[in-house]
Amino acid sequence: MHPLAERISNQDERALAKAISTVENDSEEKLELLKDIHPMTGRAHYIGMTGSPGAGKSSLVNRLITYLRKQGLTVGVVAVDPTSPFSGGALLGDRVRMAEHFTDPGVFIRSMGTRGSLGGLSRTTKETVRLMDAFGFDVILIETVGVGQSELDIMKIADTIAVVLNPGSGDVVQVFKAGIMEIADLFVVNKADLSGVPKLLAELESMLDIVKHDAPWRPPIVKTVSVRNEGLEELWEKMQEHFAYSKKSGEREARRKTSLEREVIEVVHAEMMKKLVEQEESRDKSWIEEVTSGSVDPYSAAVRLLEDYVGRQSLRGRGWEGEKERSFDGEG
Ligand SMILES: Nc1nc2c(ncn2[C@@H]2O[C@H](COP(=O)(O)OP(=O)(O)O)[C@@H](O)[C@H]2O)c(=O)[nH]1
Ligand SMILES: [Mg+2]
Repeated sequence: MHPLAERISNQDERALAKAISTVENDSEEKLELLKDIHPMTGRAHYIGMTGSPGAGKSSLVNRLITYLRKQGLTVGVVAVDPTSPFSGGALLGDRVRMAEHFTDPGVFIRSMGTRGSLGGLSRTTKETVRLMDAFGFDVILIETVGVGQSELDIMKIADTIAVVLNPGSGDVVQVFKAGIMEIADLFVVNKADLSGVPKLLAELESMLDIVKHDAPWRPPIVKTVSVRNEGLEELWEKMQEHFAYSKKSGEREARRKTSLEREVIEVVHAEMMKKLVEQEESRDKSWIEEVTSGSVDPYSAAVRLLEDYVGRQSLRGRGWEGEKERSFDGEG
């Protein structure tokens, strides 16, 4: 077993931190490590928290951590937000409030900055979640800004997806347009101390009537004022209700299946890409001269390189050397 996997199984937080760095740096040993921790995963409740910047996701995460710790639960947090106080981007006051958790061994917070980009932000985040799961946290909170394909993609690893909205923000239309309505399991109307709450609730309900009219789970709406610590109990209650529903209905299993399927494909794509780049680096670069001099057009050159690569991969050791030769010489 990979030494870090062994140490993670013994709840060694430094090993977890190192393992996350391994994943972030896209190190050679990463697949070995992930393979070894895989059997230890599958127990935690993954909760995604998404919403516009400033909606109050970090404040809610912070309050939720405190709330869950009081229930005796351990919490892992992955913040995918460059402006998150977890990554030092927000107001000093927020960071100070958050700081209390850094010394608590039952809480582990990691922010995915641009550091997550070596192996791709989405993949790195998901792998970090798996590592935290293997470590044994009861709940894993994933904070993302609800825009963009990679955020949507990250969210899909979650058992429960909470979408955070604010009154008076016009969020509902955005959420609807971005396709987030479909994947939401729960809506949080945060900043419920501000005006416009009844209007937002009415808009949400009518959108839900359309989008979720025949869905087996109608996402509940919870009002919170995170700065006053209001609504946290109900929020957690609804999250647990959804988790229970999700397990009972088979929804969780279905999502896990889809998610794992996607992760396998992502690994294949990423590893193939790496091989391709390696091969590209050691390749004869005469095609560059051919393309720049105009003796070969860029598209024929690309097809030739592609044939060369695909040929080498799939035909290796199958006695199809002639086929390979032909694509090397290229007719194009
Ligand atoms: N009035 C009010 N302000 C809030 C509430 N929750 C968060 N905020 C403020 O909204 C701002 C953005 O919060 P933050 O948690 O960083 O949002 P994030 O970008 O979604 O993570 C901060 O200044 C918070 O103090 C709330 O319930 N009511
Ligand atoms: Mg934030």
